[in-house]
Amino acid sequence: MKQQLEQIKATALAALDAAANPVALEELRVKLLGKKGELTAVLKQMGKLSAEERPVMGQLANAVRADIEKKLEERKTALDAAALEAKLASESIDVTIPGEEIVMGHQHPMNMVLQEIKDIFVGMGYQVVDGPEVELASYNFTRLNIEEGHPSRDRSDTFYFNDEDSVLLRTQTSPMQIRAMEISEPPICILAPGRVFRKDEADATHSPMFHQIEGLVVAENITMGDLKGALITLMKRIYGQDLQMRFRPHHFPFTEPSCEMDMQCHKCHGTGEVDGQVCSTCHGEGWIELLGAGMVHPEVLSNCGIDPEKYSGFAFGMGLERMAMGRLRINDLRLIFDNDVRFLNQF
Ligand code: 2U9
Repeated sequence: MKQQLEQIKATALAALDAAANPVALEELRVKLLGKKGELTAVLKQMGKLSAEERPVMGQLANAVRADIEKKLEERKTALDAAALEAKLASESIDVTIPGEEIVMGHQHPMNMVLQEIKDIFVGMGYQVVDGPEVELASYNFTRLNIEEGHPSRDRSDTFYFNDEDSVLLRTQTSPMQIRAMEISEPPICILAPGRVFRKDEADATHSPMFHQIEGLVVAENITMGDLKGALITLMKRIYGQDLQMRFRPHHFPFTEPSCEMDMQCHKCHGTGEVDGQVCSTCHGEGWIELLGAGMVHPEVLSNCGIDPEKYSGFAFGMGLERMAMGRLRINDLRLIFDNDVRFLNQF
């Protein structure tokens, strides 16, 4: 029996040394130490031994088992370490390879200019307001002194939702100022930017959807001087302190008196000519139209529950796309809506 045990030990240790991977090692463990293993088979014969031999053989068998277990543990540690080593070697990272460039997006040019304009007005104490794009004709037209039959209310100009032409896509952001006047008392000082919709064919200067920024100030003793101060401040901040501007009389149903504001053409500096040719930027005018404005019509103030004898106000409206095109020197409106990254990346 002693010989048998020595034999088992010798073969086991050699086999364990030769085991090449954890799976082979596990198979060996079952074969050597399991219930049906060789060592167990020998131990089962212990009963046949004499009383003197049994403890000696028992001790020897335990020692063989301990040696095999120790060897198993050693091999397991060695094989695990080798496997880890191989894994690390195969997954090694070359830290000298240049990294992939992360392309960062940025604001759309329209948003950049909108943000710039909002900041300027917020700096002058204006509150920025938001409102619905689907509006009532009474808010979009009637209360603004644009009566039924006015050409801008025509079905060929405005998107309507119903047969009565009472629900529509707003054609200007003015309904927001009407709503603000309805719910608050003067002094009112608000900026109303947002999408507006008109039935226009898209070309280099027109789009059925565009953005407006309107403003409204209503308080006691507001004059045309306040209007000019606010708008000159805005334009000088955007186009530079040396900008030359002019105000021309105009007509809008919702303001009286009304005006338009122009800036001197940056290309021909007001001469209308470049190298003896008609200036292509202002078409020979020398001036570029920036926005419309005026003193809020007393009828419009009354329509919103504000006493025109006590209060007066000014309002203005500008196209954001037009402002962005002027500010960023963009010559075709459609580029703004195409979202071609080759265009957008230039800003
Ligand atoms: C209220 C009263 C008056 C807003 C105004 C304009 C003049 C104007 C155009 C500029 C180019 C529209 O985007 S555009 O096509 N707007 O010329 N807008 S005064 O007047 C108001 C607004 C609200 C209660």
